[in-house]
Amino acid sequence: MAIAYVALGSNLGDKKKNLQRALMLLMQQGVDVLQVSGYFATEPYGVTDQPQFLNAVCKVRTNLEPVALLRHWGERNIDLDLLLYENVVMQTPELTLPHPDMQNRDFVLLPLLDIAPELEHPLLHKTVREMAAELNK
Ligand code: PH2
Ligand code: MG
Repeated sequence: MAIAYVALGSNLGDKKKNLQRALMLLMQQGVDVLQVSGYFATEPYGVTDQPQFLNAVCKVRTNLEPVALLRHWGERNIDLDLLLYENVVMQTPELTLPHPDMQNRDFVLLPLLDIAPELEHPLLHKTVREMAAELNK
């Protein structure tokens, strides 16, 4: 079994319900959801001309390989991003691990700070706490 961290985000409709539904679907598909962060209302990152997001992250345990885990949630009206999968470092057209932009995203790091402040980025060798502190520099 492997431990992974997944980011969830929604900015359409009933955002809270969408996040809860995504967590339910993960559980129903045999992914153990071990921990869920608080839900954070965040300003849109990247394309800023869109509604506020509701974001969260969860810690999961799974026997699916990274790409299989990713494919598992293919068609969905919510965005799920695989952030970290054990200390796997990989780069393929389909999946890059760790998530290549996670260290720059407040909407990922603030929820992660909730549940895994001492978790270390396998390439940057910085903890979530350190990455979050560097966000606004
Ligand atoms: N997701 C994006 C682009 N921008 N901004 C916030 N605040 N939260 C998101 O989840 C998000 C975003 C693309 O998936
Ligand atoms: Mg995303």
